[in-house]
Amino acid sequence: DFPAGDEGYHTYEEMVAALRSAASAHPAITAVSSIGSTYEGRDLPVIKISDNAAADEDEPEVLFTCNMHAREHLTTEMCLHIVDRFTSGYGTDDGVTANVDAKEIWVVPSQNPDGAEFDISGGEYQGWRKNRQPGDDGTVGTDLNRNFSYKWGCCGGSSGSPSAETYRGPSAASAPEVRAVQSFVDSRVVGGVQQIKGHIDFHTYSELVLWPFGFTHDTVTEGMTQEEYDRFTSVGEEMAASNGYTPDQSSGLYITDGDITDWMWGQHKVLSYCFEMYPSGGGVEGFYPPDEDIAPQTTRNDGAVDILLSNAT
Ligand code: 0X9
Ligand code: CA
Ligand code: CA
Ligand code: CA
Ligand code: ZN
Repeated sequence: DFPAGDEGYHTYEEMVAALRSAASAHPAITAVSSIGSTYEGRDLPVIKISDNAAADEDEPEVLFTCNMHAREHLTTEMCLHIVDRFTSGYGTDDGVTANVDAKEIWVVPSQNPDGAEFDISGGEYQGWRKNRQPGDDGTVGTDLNRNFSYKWGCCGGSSGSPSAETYRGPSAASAPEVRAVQSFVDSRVVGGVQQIKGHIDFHTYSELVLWPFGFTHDTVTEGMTQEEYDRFTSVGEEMAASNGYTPDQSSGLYITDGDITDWMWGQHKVLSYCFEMYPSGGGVEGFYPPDEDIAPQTTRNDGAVDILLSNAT
């Protein structure tokens, strides 16, 4: 469990219960399903929020993913806040209602529940980042954000050593959690057209809005035209203006290879951003803001989420 005083954060079980309760309170606009299972066998739930949620309608789809890194618990709360806002606000908040009617919103609150549960084991924070899959030297964990299948391991932006914090895994998509996310997104290609038009993967921390590519410092390169880069920049800057984060190409932070946003764009041409949430700086404590920060720091991104939705067409 979370340490005393931080009970406002959701454990895995509480996250699953929160999705179920949002769904049972708003059955017409929600559908809960699964994108797969983790290394330890936990289910990876996804909630779809849209009018006529049971039907696959011809509406732009948007994906929000959270908690890829175990200790980044504030992001799980970000996804649950999105679920709460777009379900309880339906029919009362005009902007929410318009988005739920016009789009199909998919939310995966935890991509790494094995890691997240390990991180709070014993009621103390463990500082854990990766999943819980052993490597071939017996040390535990693949960095899911280095394990995606686009330019995996290409460019010095990950480690080949299983004990490293940025271990890329023995092969692309070797982590079951990454396979689940990739197969889900692959499955949204309908009639040869990717239905997901926009995506945010929430991380902590540093207060940044980041866009692809991460594997290169080049702006324009194979898979990214000047026009496409300019669109990433303008939507990214608009979102950053709304939440006070700093906008940048992700390689401006540092080079990564095999991260989710490079795959989302490189493989599927989805307008995909990585947000680094609150706080702006700090050491390991930066991953563990008190639960009193959850409401203000998740609400802070309402405008950015709406901008992403309005650009997902
Ligand atoms: O390193 C990561 O995976 C992300 N930062 S975190 O502190 N949450 O681990 C950043 C990924 C964004 N991509 C690049 N910076 N290239
Ligand atoms: Ca508290
Ligand atoms: Ca619909
Ligand atoms: Ca659809
Ligand atoms: Zn992260």
